[in-house]
Amino acid sequence: MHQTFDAALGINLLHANQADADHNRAHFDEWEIICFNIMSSPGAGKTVLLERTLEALRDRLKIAVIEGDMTTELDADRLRQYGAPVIAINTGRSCHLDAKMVAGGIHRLKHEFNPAEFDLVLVENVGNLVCPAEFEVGEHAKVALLSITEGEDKPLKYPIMFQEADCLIITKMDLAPYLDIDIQRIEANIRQLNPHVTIIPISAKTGEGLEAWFKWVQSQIA
Ligand SMILES: Nc1nc2c(ncn2[C@@H]2O[C@H](COP(=O)(O)OP(=O)(O)O)[C@@H](O)[C@H]2O)c(=O)[nH]1
Ligand SMILES: [Mg+2]
Repeated sequence: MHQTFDAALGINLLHANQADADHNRAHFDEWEIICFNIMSSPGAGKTVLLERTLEALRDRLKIAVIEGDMTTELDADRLRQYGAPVIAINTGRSCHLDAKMVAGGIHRLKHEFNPAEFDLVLVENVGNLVCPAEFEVGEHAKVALLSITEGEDKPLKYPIMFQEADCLIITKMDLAPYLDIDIQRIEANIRQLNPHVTIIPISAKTGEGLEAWFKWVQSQIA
């Protein structure tokens, strides 16, 4: 009995969220903005990737960031140094951003800036390999990061995020010589779930792979 109730509640929640996400996407489409939902476990390198992206693309693209964190504006403050508008959303006890929270961010974007000027909105989701994958926020593409320090098996153990991703970034490649890790196995485990996903191995530290990521970003906007 409990299980049925919980399942129904979950489905209703996701339905309501989907409607809000579609509404957010309609705003982005009206302003000709592409939105990425950037997800990973805590510490995989989302904020560093955004820093490198703002640094490299700010002359070519007008970018805004919606920064989700349970508490603090630590990441938002890091990103503000690159001159882009950063809208911080604290989720409190929630382990993911949902479409309503992002709608609040879009509302602020609309009132504090001219949204039609932007090309790209990067949403950094709360660090979590499970919940963010279930709740769309109105994005056009999902970008998932997996650090090589997390182990080859993580795509198989947390499949939803890896199934849904449009772009899969394997991070911290510079650490490979110090780890007992099989990168080809990570890629094979990802491909087993999502055969056609774009996989980009990077190191934000050495710059390896970043050009390929910037090209992918620009291909989505074109
Ligand atoms: N060695 C190395 N460390 C990295 C790399 N990318 C991120 N880090 C480190 O990993 C930690 C977490 O990065 P952060 O971007 O805050 O991760 P987030 O929690 O996913 O936003 C920081 O100490 C980063 O300096 C990388 O490519 N190589
Ligand atoms: Mg972060």
